Amino acid sequence: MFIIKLGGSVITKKSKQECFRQNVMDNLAEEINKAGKEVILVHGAGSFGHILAKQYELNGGYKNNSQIKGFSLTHAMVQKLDSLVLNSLNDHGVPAVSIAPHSILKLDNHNLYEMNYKIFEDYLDKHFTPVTFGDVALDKKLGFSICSGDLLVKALAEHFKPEKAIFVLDEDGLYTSNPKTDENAEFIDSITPEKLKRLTTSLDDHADVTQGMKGKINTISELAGSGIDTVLLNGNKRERLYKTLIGEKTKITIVRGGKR
Ligand code: IP8
Repeated sequence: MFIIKLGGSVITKKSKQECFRQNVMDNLAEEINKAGKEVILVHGAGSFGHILAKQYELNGGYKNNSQIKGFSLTHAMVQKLDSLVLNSLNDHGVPAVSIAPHSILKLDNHNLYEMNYKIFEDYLDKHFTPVTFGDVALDKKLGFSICSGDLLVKALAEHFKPEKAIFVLDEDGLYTSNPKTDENAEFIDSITPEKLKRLTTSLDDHADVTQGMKGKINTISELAGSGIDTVLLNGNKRERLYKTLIGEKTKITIVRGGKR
């Protein structure tokens, strides 16, 4: 099985509120269907979640009552994005079922405190494709905070031990520096978790409430460190996800699981 994170910067235009990239999502849905593998899908919030979450300062936890409205609005928006993702998957033959994080987990100071994995297992047993997403969530210490899709990938990968965890991005993979601002940036096709930890990066253009690329690199090095091969690939380029799923060579960065 594979755990795939569809990055918010791939399926939405991150700087423009509520801008869904239908064509990109449709292509990815078609490739997932064509590969015919067992997958759990996680998607980011992109411009549907990050703009509001930042505006209402949701990730810092409860401070005032106006945030209650912000929490609710942000949830409604990510749920809206999730419906668009589900429709695309269903239209392309992937029997998707949505599992909203806020109703199956609780955080404690941004870390996972408890989560219902059984619901994923039960849907997988019945050959559904579970879809979950970056969401607002209750937090034991902070009242509430943000549950990023990356945190979900990590938790699910540690539980289900997939063949690979795949991060679908709007970049080919990892570079030695930010390819958008540094013309000497070199592409990394394979890296160990130890070397990854040492790689400092400023790949993100937009300040993300969930730390963007820096947070992602931490998550990936932890994942790979626990033995799970992790792939980063470009979701805007046709067939890269498909080829990775069926084990064909294509342009990706692979972070080899530490225990191999
Ligand atoms: O896009 C963030 O999830 P991510 C979720 O996976 C919200 O980091 C609500 C901003």
